Amino acid sequence: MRVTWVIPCFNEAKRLDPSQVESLVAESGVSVVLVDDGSKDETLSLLEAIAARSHGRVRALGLPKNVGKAEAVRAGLRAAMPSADVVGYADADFATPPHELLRLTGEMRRRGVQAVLGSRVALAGRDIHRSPMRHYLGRAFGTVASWMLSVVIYDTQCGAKLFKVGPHLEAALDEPFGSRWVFDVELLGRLLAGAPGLAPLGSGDIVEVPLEAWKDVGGSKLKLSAMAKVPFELAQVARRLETRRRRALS
Ligand SMILES: Nc1nc2c(ncn2[C@@H]2O[C@H](COP(=O)(O)OP(=O)(O)O)[C@@H](O)[C@H]2O)c(=O)[nH]1
Ligand SMILES: [Mg+2]
Repeated sequence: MRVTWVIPCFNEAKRLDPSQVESLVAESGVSVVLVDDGSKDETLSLLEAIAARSHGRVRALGLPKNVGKAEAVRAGLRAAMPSADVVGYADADFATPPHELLRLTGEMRRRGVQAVLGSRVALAGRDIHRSPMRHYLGRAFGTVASWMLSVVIYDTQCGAKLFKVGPHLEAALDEPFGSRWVFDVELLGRLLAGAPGLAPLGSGDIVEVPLEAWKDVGGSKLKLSAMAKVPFELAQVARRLETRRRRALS
């Protein structure tokens, strides 16, 4: 099974650690697409240097201007899909470390479901470190998002997700995301809504896997001011998903 991880990168020249990308592609069958999202720093040349020494396992994709994480991820997934059986995305700060991304890859291979989502559940013996504020904001958000999607998903916002390549994913990526900050919910909602001629996915098609390790890495590019837009964006996503559900049934 060919698995491609997409890593969106916006001004990541200082934060992206090439050795982490290399440890991902060290696993057989795993490749990486690094997407430069119109960065203003040296990110693109760093991504090209990593790709050049990767023996074809890493591709660098440069977007001419900054389009935001959602659209950078969508561009990367679409570029990866023709030569992969499974595609996914993760953040450039490797808050989910490469060994955990590879464990998710293994779960996808083993379970053969439509989607595997990393989930940050702090349990004894696990190495999950989040600031209390981010944890509680995340819990409130996850509860609303899960209710909106009508499926149980504990952590919609963990930046580590894998999807089976096929008609469902193609349909879900067919048009730009309307939301910049809550596109994970929009993507899951699109998969669950289905499309004309395609059955909607059921909750059993999506599996959440609790991570063993996750940490808040400094230098987050999500500003607190952006969080104020989240409830508004969620309401818009709910409306657009309703339109998709109706279209899927028509
Ligand atoms: N904030 C932001 N992140 C972007 C953009 N385009 C791509 N990204 C990437 O999206 C990911 C966001 O992760 P991060 O900044 O750590 O935010 P966090 O989710 O708050 O930890 C990183 O890999 C960024 O490089 C963009 O326009 N803005
Ligand atoms: Mg981060």
